[in-house]
Amino acid sequence: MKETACGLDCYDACRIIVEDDNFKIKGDKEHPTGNGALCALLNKHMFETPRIEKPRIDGREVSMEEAMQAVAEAFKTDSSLLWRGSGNLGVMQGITDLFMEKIDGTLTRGSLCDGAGDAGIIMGRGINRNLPLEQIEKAETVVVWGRNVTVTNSHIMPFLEGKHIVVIDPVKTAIAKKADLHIQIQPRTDYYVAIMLARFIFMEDTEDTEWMDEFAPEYEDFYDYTREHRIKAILAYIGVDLGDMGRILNYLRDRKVVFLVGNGVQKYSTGAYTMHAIDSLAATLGLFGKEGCGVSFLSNSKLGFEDPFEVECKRVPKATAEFSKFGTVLVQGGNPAESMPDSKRVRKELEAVENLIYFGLYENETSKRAKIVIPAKNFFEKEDVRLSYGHQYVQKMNKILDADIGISEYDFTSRLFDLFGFDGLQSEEYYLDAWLSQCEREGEHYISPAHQDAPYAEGFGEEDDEFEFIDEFEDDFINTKRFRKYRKESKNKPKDESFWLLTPKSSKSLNTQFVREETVQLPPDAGYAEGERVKVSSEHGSGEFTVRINEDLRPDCLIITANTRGVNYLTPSILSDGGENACYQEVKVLVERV
Ligand SMILES: Nc1nc2c(c(=O)[nH]1)N[C@H]1C(S)=C(S)[C@@H](COP(=O)(O)OP(=O)(O)OC[C@H]3O[C@@H](n4cnc5c(=O)[nH]c(N)nc54)[C@H](O)[C@@H]3O)O[C@H]1N2
Ligand SMILES: Nc1nc2c(c(=O)[nH]1)N[C@H]1C(S)=C(S)[C@@H](COP(=O)(O)OP(=O)(O)OC[C@H]3O[C@@H](n4cnc5c(=O)[nH]c(N)nc54)[C@H](O)[C@@H]3O)O[C@H]1N2
Ligand code: SF4
Ligand SMILES: [Mo]
Repeated sequence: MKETACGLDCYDACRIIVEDDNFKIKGDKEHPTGNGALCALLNKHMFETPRIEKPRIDGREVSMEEAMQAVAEAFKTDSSLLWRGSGNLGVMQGITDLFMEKIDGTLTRGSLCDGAGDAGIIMGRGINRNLPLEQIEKAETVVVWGRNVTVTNSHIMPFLEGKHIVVIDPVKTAIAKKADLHIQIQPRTDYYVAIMLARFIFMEDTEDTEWMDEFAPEYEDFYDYTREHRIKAILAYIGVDLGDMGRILNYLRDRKVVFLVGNGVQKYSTGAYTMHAIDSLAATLGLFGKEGCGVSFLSNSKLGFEDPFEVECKRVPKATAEFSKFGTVLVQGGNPAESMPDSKRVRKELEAVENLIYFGLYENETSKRAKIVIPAKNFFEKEDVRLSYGHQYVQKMNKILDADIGISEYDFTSRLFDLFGFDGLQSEEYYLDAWLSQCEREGEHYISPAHQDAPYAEGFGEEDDEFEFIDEFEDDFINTKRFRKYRKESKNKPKDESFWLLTPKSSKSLNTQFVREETVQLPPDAGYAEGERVKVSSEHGSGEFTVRINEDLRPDCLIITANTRGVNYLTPSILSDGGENACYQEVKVLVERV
């Protein structure tokens, strides 16, 4: 029997047990975060997806030697960019940065994923710590806020058992159907939800002054700030009434409360403000550093580690990278032609790159455009270390299978060092150990060096500082001239017939890996029939999709999941106000028959 950990980009980072002889895999029941089950992505879809087996140059299959020679040749250009996706979350993905530093290449900054939320957390708490599952288990109320837990984070479900569940989500998700209370808000209004709840808590004197006096003393200013917001107009904008607010407060008042915040609240230019407002609400209730309380988001898994792959390089924003400015672009573990916003722009940019190198497992929209294609090894076929943004456990990922195809990130880097005659690269074991040796031990488990049982119990930031409340919010999306002009030009549509684009994850794919979709989910009263083909368009582009009717949607929302071909033709090339994050849902779309 051998063990490893799942490398897919997911909150759970499951421990995997492999029965040797027949490669039968199962989840590790004994692991503190697992329940013995693995999800269908691993049990089924990953192994049903055909791999790239041979390296290619200009469509011609070549040996790995020849392909790596061509990669080295391509990196002799003056300007090169490494754009790394999140296809595998093992730390060894980072090793290619060491080569980029040697050639004075460019890396990326910001994120397609959680950058806005992370920036909002830093604004209030100084650092983004993980809230342990063991603390979530002790809560009385769990507010599931823009996280589709049954799909994206299924191993958290046992930790939610027996709790009061409140869901804040524009969609009646599976967890919303089981919840004590579901508030089906208009998308992109979470900032206001948080500010209104905080205002009411101050009004009824149920704020935690004792805790705030010590850890968040500027709370009077925050109360004043919440009072600058007009109640009636804002509740109408969110799509709730005073009764809804009262019902939420009943579950928050004098209880141990956890907010499980997901990516949904921060796929907007205002995402950082929103997260900061949610944290400020939590501070008003005194939810930090106490048993059974806290705010959980995607935490900074590298916090507390000295990163052996840390380098000084120029960087460009990941979500709006201008690929055509570089002679050579290496795409590693990602599919920007499909996963980045604004596919029309991105594809044109990628096609203008002289040497586009794709290093990955599967054919996709990016590999099709690449001059050089290098097959990777999957996470069962190489050594690695898995950190997690959803819990504190660090795991050694052991090589389970010998594969003839592909090359590991370590070997890829090592060959480039050899071909360029660079020195300074340590052994693979050295780097694996550099990560593992920094961990704490808890019995047989490795624990992140930043782990705290009750995070922020001593204070915030590096030096036990105070919590900083939100005191500003800027938002001009609805009033942008461009958007108004676009609406005006949408002829024959006198009233607002546009929909919010919701683009959450699918249970059959991991972003664009595995099963792909071609549907748009519409509310029943939108006037379309199941199976009909429609064109969905925005000011950025359009695409054709097959209609599926979804009764769990508000009348002003539609869903196109993240694994749907063409979804990002609809999304904008803009960055969030904090965190340089992609803003996939900062867009309204129109639907018409084709
Ligand atoms: N519309 C919309 N777009 C989105 C999102 C959304 O919700 N909606 N979500 C965004 C988010 S949160 C994220 S994180 C991004 C993800 O977007 P990307 O980071 O681009 O990830 P994927 O599209 O899943 O592509 C991963 C690729 O990595 C390769 N790969 C897998 N394992 C390995 C390995 O071990 N080594 C190497 N070299 N390659 C490997 C596979 O070939 C796979 O095709 O997408 C973003 N895009
Ligand atoms: N099966 C599967 N699991 C995955 C992934 C996958 O592709 N497939 N991807 C992984 C990755 S990269 C990530 S980043 C995580 C993300 O996992 P989640 O944090 O769960 O993010 P999403 O799937 O985008 O779901 C967001 C939820 O927010 C809701 N939502 C949308 N807009 C709003 C809004 O304005 N306000 C509020 N309150 N809610 C809103 C959506 O309806 C949805 O229920 O999942 C990881 N796990
Ligand atoms: S994708 Fe997530 S839930 Fe599925 S096996 Fe991997 S870590 Fe576990
Ligand atoms: Mo993500």
